[in-house]
Amino acid sequence: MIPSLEQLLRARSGVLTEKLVRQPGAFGLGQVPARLTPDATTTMVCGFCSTGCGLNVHLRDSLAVNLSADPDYPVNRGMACPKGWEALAPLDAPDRGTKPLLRTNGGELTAISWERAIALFCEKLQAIRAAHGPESVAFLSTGQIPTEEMAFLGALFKFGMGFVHCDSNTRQCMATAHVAYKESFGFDAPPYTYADFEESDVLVFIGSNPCIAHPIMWQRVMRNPHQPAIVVIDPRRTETAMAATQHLPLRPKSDLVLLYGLAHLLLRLEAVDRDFVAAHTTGFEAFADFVRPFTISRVAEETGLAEEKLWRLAGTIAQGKRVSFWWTMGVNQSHESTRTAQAVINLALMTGQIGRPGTGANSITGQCNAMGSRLFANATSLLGGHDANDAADRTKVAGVLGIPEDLIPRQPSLAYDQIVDGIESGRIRALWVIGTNSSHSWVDRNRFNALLEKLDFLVVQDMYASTDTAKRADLYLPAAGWGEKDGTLINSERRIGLIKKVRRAPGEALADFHIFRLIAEVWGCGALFARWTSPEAVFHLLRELSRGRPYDITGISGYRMIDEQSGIQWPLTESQIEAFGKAEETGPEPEPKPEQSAPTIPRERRLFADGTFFTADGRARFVFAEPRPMPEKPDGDFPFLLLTGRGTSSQWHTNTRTGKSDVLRKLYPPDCYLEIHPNDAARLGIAPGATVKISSRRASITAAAFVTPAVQPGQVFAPMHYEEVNQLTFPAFDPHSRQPSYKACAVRVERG
Ligand SMILES: Nc1nc2c(c(=O)[nH]1)N[C@H]1C(S)=C(S)[C@@H](COP(=O)(O)OP(=O)(O)OC[C@H]3O[C@@H](n4cnc5c(=O)[nH]c(N)nc54)[C@H](O)[C@@H]3O)O[C@H]1N2
Ligand SMILES: Nc1nc2c(c(=O)[nH]1)N[C@H]1C(S)=C(S)[C@@H](COP(=O)(O)OP(=O)(O)OC[C@H]3O[C@@H](n4cnc5c(=O)[nH]c(N)nc54)[C@H](O)[C@@H]3O)O[C@H]1N2
Ligand code: SF4
Ligand SMILES: [Mo]
Repeated sequence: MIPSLEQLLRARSGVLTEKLVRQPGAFGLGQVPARLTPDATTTMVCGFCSTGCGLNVHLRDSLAVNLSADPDYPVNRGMACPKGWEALAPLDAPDRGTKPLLRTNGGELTAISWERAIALFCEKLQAIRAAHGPESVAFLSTGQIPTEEMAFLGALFKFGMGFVHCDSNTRQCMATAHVAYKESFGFDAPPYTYADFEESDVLVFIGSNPCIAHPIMWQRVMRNPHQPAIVVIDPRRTETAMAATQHLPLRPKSDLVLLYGLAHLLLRLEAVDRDFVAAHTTGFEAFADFVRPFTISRVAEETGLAEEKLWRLAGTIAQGKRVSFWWTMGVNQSHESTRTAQAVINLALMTGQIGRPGTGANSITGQCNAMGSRLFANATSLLGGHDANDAADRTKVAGVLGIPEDLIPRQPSLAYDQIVDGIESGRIRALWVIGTNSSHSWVDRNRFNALLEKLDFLVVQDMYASTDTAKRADLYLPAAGWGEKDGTLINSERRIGLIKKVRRAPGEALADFHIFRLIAEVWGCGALFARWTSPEAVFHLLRELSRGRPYDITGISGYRMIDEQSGIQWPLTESQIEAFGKAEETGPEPEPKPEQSAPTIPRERRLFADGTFFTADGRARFVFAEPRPMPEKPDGDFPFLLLTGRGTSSQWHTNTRTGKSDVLRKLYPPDCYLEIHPNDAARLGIAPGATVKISSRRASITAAAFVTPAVQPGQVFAPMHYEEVNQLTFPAFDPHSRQPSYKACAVRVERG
């Protein structure tokens, strides 16, 4: 029997309805913040990709009516991609969730009040906890909500509700870069700034298609005045590869061999920066020994690349003055992704191409706040990049948050795939999914969806009640989205940007922040979060947590400063602020903006200028391992290798948002398609546009054939935006980052 809210309130702190749900501004109908001038323009960052473009939002009566790209924002300088221009459209979609929904006995989702929804949420999860212990409930969350919300969620779930296991879609995306940097540099620290795109004379993109996935970063490359060599290492001839000066269409998943082979050639060309290596790294001699057997003939054989192409690339890197290496999902999503990312890092270290303009081993992030999630999700590491098993870290976090230290669990969280396995074994009984559409995006999704049936309770918190995952929920909680709430996002170059409430969320949809506040109160742990009153209040707590850490942001006084500075890159310590202030008094600095109140902070800053890394001895590490064969190779039954990834710059992931814009819908094919090489198509009798059946060991789907030499013979490519695609993918994981290898599985292709 579920207690009424009144009963719950009497039993607990008794503040829920009046203080929170009925609070002005809680629901969509409330006020937008008074600090926005009613008919003016305000700036905020885009909520799709990690580029973090600045958008000018034009207001009427304090509400957004239109937007344009901000010419003054240091990231995009007046440019935006189609998703950015259309960012308001998904907010008006008719399938927005407006009320909590509960699955009734008849199986229908029926509208209920927030009071009932939150009471039920707490009641159910407390009952499961009581019966099965703190390991029985897990959440899966996202890199697409503000840092303050992520931190609240992670803190509430672990410290307040007393659970252990949680992860997010950044596992599918950035886990590899996180682990690779941590081991190599001592902290998860992408070193670059976007100015490096313009300052390099050699740019090497590995498993990265910025023309489609990061179009505004690509615009920055196009502004490079040094006529740079642009190298693209991708099995497909992508739009980016077409624009490159060198394209290396390597055999999929042969990156590790290629990168070790390049290191071998760079040694032979004596292109090693011996001074840098001696002063700032450890492990180089062992690495040099290790790459000796990666001879050019072996590498050519295993990667399928001609020897001249390999020599040419090694020569280009050796001669480059400012060489930058950029990697994305072609590297991060592999069965040996962490070592591959570190092989990229090793090239930058051995050539001393780091810490100077136009250099770096640079992981490009995916979602708008994947960087925030890496620091503040409180999942794998303790809140704020701390270690739950380090006594000093525990004391610090407990002290800053004002919570008893013993509330911090020492047990590490299971990773996403282990949570999924936990559902199968019965260890996980309830799942709370926030801001991710796992039923579409998780690898081998049919298995995932079958396992959801086993759960005692599935809660989905999303902007839309219509997502693949929300449709399966027992309880659906309607969330406000980007544009309907305040907070900060961290982009790929470590820039903290602001998002603002410029729209009312529809119906009774609430900001995730607000939903977490309600849960804390009804769960009975509201007192722990007494200071977590607003996103900005939480920002100040996080700022305090950052003190002394590599991402120290104690120099940021608050949201206003972020606004005035057009975003601020971490770190920004209090002492840096003093130093910048003095520099301003005494010497030349970048052009000051007349209205700025704080000292002028250089707008583009990179890490490691002094060659000091975040390891205990300040030296970067060479980390390497023998390459391993790909787990599911094509064979007689399944002769093709299926690659997956982004299809167009107008589609965002599972298309819950981009599918709601009339403009964007015109810019991409409505139905799933498969890129296939003309020779293969001819051999199989497949005409352009014909329906093809694609089968893997897990499922069969159909798609339209897109006959194109952009893919190599024997390989096919399908965009992840269509729900069919992850029915086929093979669940292999990198052992260090536990990131799924989405981009390689064996399939058969037939006329449909
Ligand atoms: N329009 C749009 N933009 C987006 C997104 C979106 O959904 N839509 N998503 C955002 C997110 S979250 C992310 S993570 C990024 C992803 O950005 P990217 O990683 O650039 O995009 P993908 O298409 O997933 O993969 C990049 C390339 O990896 C190649 N690849 C496949 N296998 C291999 C291999 O074995 N080796 C190498 N070297 N390359 C390989 C593919 O052919 C593909 O061209 O994009 C972000 N930007
Ligand atoms: N085959 C294949 N699969 C892939 C990939 C691939 O390359 N190939 N790439 C992987 C990668 S890199 C990623 S990042 C994932 C992405 O996979 P998902 O995270 O599942 O994709 P999205 O469509 O972005 O899902 C985000 C969800 O959050 C909701 N949402 C948006 N804003 C808010 C908010 O403020 N609050 C709440 N509560 N909800 C909100 C949206 O409506 C949407 O349902 O896909 C992965 N899957
Ligand atoms: S490039 Fe990314 S951040 Fe910029 S407008 Fe497009 S989606 Fe938004
Ligand atoms: Mo991603």
